[in-house]
Amino acid sequence: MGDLAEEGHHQTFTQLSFMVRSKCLGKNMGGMAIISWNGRYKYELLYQTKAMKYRAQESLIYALLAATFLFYGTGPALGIVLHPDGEPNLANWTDRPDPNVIGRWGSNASCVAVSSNCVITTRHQGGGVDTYVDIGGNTYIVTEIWNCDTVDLRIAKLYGANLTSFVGIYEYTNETNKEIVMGGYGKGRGILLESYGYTWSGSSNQTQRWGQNKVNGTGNVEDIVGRISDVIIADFDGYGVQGAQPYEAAMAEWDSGGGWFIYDGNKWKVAGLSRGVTDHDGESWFNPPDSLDAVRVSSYAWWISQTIPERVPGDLTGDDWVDFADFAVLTQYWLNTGCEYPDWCAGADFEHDGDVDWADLAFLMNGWLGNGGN
Ligand SMILES: [Ca+2]
Ligand SMILES: [Ca+2]
Ligand SMILES: [Ca+2]
Ligand SMILES: [Ca+2]
Repeated sequence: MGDLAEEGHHQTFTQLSFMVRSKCLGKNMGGMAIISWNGRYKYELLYQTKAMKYRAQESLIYALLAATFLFYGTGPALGIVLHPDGEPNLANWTDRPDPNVIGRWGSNASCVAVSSNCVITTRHQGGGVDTYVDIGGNTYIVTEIWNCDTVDLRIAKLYGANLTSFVGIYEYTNETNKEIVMGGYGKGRGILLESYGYTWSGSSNQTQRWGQNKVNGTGNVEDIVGRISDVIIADFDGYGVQGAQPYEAAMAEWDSGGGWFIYDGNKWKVAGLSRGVTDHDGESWFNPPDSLDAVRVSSYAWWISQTIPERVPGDLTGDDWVDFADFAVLTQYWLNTGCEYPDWCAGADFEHDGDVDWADLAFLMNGWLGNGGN
C-alpha cells in the first residue's frame, strides 16, 4: 500500500487504502468518513471505476474489500452522540424542531421534510425511487427524485404524503457562530473511551435523537466519488468546555441526510444535512474535538425552492388527484382560523390567508372539476 501513496493521480483511492490500513494497525490517521455506507454506495463506486485505469480499479476494489470487512467486523454501532451529562430530556426540551420533520430514509439514513410531500436528504447513502421513508408516523414510498447537480443533495417526493410538519429552507449565508439543533436516526453513544471519546452503538436507524452544536465555519468538500458540496462545519467539544452547547452532540452512522436547524424569525429552518465526521472507525472523539460537516442548504436554497414540485391545485392527499379524499381533509379544518406557515392547516388554507372557508372550498372544487388541471 505504501507505493500507492506515491501515485498522485490515484490519490482518492490511496487515501481510502491508507485509511483502511491505518485502522488495521489500530491507529487512526484522521480524514473524513461519510456517515452512511451500504451496498448501493459501493456499487456506485465500482460503476464509476469503469472509466478509470485498471490499476486504480484494482486498488479501489482492495480498499472496498478491506473496508467492507472492517465495517462488518465492528458490529453494531452509528445517530447523534451526546455526552452522558449533556443528554436532553426530550419530554422537557421543547426549544427544538418538531420531531415529525425528521424521517428515516430506508434502513441506513435520515431525511428532512421541506414540503407537504417532499423530503431532502444526502445522496451518498444510496436508495432512490422505491425507497421507503418513515416520517410523521407513517411510511411512504419515494416516487420521484431530483438530484442537485454534483452536490450530495437531493429532493425526494413521497407518494400520498400530506405532511403537516415540515420546515423552511435557511437562505442566509451567516451560519457561522449560529447555534444549531441537529436531529437524525443514526447511532448513539456506546461506551466511554477513557477521556477522549465514545464508541457508537445501535443496530438500526429506528431511534430518533437530538442534540446541539454551533457552526464554526463553512467550506467545500469532495467525496470519494467526486460529489462536491458546500458545507457548514462544527466540532464535537467536550462536555462543559468553553464553546460547547448544553447538549453538545456529534453525528454518527445513519445520521446522513438528517438536519441541522437554525431558529430564524420564530421558525426552525433547515440549514444543513448531516454528511461527514472525522473518521475513527465507529467512534466520536471530543479530545481533540472531531470535525462534523453538513451540506450547506443556503448554497442550494434557490435550487431547492425551484425544484420542490407544485401541488396539483386542490390535491391535499399527495396523490396528484382531486377527489372526495381531498374534500375530507378540507372538512377536518373547516372554519379553522390560525392556519399558518409552513403547513397552512394541512394545505386546506389554499390561499394562505389564515383560515379555511368558502374561498378555499371553491379552490378545491375548481381543482376537482378540472382534476387539478390534469
Ligand atoms: Ca462544538
Ligand atoms: Ca388527492
Ligand atoms: Ca383560506
Ligand atoms: Ca378566507
